[in-house]
Amino acid sequence: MIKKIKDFLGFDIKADKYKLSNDPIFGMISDEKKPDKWVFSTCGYCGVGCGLYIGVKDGRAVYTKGDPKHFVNKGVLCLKGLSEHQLINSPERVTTPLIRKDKELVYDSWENVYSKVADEFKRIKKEHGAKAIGVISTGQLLTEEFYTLGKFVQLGLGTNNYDGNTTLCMASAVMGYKQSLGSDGPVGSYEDFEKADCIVLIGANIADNHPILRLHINKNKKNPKIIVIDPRASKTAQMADIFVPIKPRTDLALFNALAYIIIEQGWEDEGYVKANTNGYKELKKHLQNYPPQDVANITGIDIKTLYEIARQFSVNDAVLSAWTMGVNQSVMGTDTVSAIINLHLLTGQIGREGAGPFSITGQCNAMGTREGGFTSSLPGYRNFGDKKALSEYAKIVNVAQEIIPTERGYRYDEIIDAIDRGEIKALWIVATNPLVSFVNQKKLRKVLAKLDLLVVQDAFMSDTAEIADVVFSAATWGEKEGTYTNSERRCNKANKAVEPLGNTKSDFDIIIEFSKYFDGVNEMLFPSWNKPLDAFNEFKEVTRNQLCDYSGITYELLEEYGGIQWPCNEQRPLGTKRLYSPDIPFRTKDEKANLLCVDWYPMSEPASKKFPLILNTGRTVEQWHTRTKTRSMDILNDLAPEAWVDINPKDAQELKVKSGDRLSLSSSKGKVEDIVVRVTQTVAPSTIFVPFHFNTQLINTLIDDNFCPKSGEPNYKQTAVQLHSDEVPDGIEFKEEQRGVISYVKIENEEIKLKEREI
Ligand SMILES: Nc1nc2c(c(=O)[nH]1)N[C@H]1C(S)=C(S)[C@@H](COP(=O)(O)OP(=O)(O)OC[C@H]3O[C@@H](n4cnc5c(=O)[nH]c(N)nc54)[C@H](O)[C@@H]3O)O[C@H]1N2
Ligand SMILES: Nc1nc2c(c(=O)[nH]1)N[C@H]1C(S)=C(S)[C@@H](COP(=O)(O)OP(=O)(O)OC[C@H]3O[C@@H](n4cnc5c(=O)[nH]c(N)nc54)[C@H](O)[C@@H]3O)O[C@H]1N2
Ligand code: SF4
Ligand SMILES: [Mo]
Repeated sequence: MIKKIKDFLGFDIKADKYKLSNDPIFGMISDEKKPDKWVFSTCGYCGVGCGLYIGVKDGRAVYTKGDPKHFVNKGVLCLKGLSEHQLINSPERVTTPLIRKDKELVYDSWENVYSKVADEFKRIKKEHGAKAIGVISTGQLLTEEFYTLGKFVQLGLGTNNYDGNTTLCMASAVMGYKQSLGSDGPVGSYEDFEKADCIVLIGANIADNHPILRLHINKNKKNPKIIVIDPRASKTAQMADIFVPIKPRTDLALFNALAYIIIEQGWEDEGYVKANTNGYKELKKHLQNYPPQDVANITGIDIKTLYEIARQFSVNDAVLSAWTMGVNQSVMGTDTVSAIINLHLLTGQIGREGAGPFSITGQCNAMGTREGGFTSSLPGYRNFGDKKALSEYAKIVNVAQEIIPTERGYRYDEIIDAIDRGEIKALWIVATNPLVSFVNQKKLRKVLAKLDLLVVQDAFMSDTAEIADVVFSAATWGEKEGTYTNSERRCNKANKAVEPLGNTKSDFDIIIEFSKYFDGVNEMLFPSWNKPLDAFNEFKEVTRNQLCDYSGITYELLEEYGGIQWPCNEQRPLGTKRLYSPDIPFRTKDEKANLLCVDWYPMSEPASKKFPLILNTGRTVEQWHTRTKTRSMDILNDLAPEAWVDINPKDAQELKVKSGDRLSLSSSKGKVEDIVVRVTQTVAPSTIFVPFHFNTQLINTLIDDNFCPKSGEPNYKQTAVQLHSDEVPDGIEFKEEQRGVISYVKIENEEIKLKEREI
């Protein structure tokens, strides 16, 4: 049996004087509880990147409070940040390395687990080649750790079958930026939320998932027009001037129609387009396939609204589009990103205060992992296959060019398929929990069972750790030092406030120590590296003169200024607010951005007789992803202790259920039982919403393995499903109009007359 923290420490944290539920988070701090010191740091949850202080008493983290001087959050934290100190001493922590013996995970020493895993990796490498080792990492390590891990995996172990949970999250934004602008890199700044005249939020429920961003919208003195594009009336939709309840996954068609209208009406910025873009003529021709009347049918959004949104791009000085998972997590994710960027290029709404196509990031260090590289590119935004970039990198880090991969290995889904085929024999999973977060759970579990070796490096007893052969017990936020880079390219410092719990070690220390079990690897890759700063210093050199230039950043500057936005170098010693202002050209060969012809197409799994509804999945403010961090925190968990299904009153009536009743869901991939019903108008008829956080109602059992071909990002947001209630076990009867809900067949809408276009 796996022993939890209580067994390891010999006392129950919950019962001791720092009883978690006693934290007066919102109240005054009594003398008795006053921390001995406050340690400057950064929130380790989401990509907003709030600055905070960790209060420490008697060597334990007892408070977190917002940093009043930090630009990002001005002293304010959301409820996750406010309770973050509690996760350090959570009873869910893995406190010592574990190894499977007689089917059970039991304690073992670091030496034993390192050598067991190293021996297995060496055997597999000898018998099947290095590429038979796969690695899946995360956007939640510190940049120093992520860079060290990538270097070790690619140049030390010699496998490029390395990817991360960022492919479930940001990959479409990365590929979209690359194909349109020549490089990855979110263009904007949070300051743009304060300066924009119009803010378009696309598939981004910031009220739940990036709550502190709202602060910057509140600071906007121009009373900006807020447009929210989401099939669901999310909490964010409540702040909209124009709410656009788009049919699921029709965004690409919508943006093409907006571009059509902009060109038709002569609303583009001709001068900007001429001077800064390629592809205008081709795009203009291509858009003839997206006349507004057709797109109104596809999207369910009336022509008048289409014209009104398009007009906003032209009448306002500064338009900011911000998007997240409603865009990225789609089989058309990459191209949808490019369709958004097209609008900004056509109207010159980029590279200026308050204007730009801004991809908001999800995890605390989604950005650091993008720049750290080794998964979808070489470090510092160097492309695989670029010979000059490769020799540059080899020179900087002083290794033979031959050991650096020239191409990307398997993506996340391809790694899983390669295990299935028997090609990959060992998998090392670092700081991600696919047994809740990945698609098609039945298949995933079957596939992972085929591995010779599954190593999980986690700070908590995750679902995936439970099935591992070996668990590397990691220290977590507050116990280690390094940097996170937030959505606006702001590198922030996270500090160590307390010692790692029990027998845990920082991910940095684990990787460095583990590398010593491979002949010559540590000496070659990490000569005299013994602290995160050693990795950071190399990383700075690796990024020097690249778009993501960190070379001017020091740990001291980060503390002094509350984070610094890259590029930061001698010319820009305090960083850069936004990309592609006139002095930062696009990263294409001729320094012009690409206006791209991208196409919308209908879903491959339309609603059918058997599965007539569309399931949308996402998040709620109280829970973090797979809940390893949040489920033991009463203050968060009690507010959202289980999954629920939002269903429209019309469907509820048909199923004869009311709020509080329980339902089952099925799809072509499986069934999920016992989900509580919430009858609500926030979802349209024939569409439902379920949060994905809960292993108790594992919604990813239902999600099919459909991915964006360009980014590899899963299509998490639309799955054809059926609901089963006690009274109506066979579920909702399929009606022809349900096809329209997911735009499988275009509906001819007689009511939409062309004259409505005269606005
Ligand atoms: N509390 C909390 N905060 C988090 C996280 C968390 O787990 N908990 N996770 C973090 C991470 S890693 C991420 S990536 C972000 C994600 O942040 P968000 O992207 O805001 O999160 P989601 O809830 O996944 O999805 C956003 C919205 O997309 C909408 N959507 C679904 N289908 C479509 C569509 O076809 N078109 C459009 N336009 N919209 C659609 C959904 O209805 C939903 O409201 O949140 C970060 N912040
Ligand atoms: N249906 C559906 N599925 C989704 C999504 C969706 O919208 N719908 N969203 C997707 C997205 S955007 C994301 S980002 C993924 C997230 O999915 P995951 O990455 O699986 O989610 P987390 O729970 O954040 O997993 C992080 C793991 O790291 C561990 N950990 C925490 N701190 C540390 C540390 O310092 N070191 C180490 N080694 N481990 C640590 C945690 O305990 C946890 O097990 O989910 C994806 N899955
Ligand atoms: S908004 Fe994000 S970064 Fe800020 S406190 Fe909340 S979870 Fe942390
Ligand atoms: Mo994410």
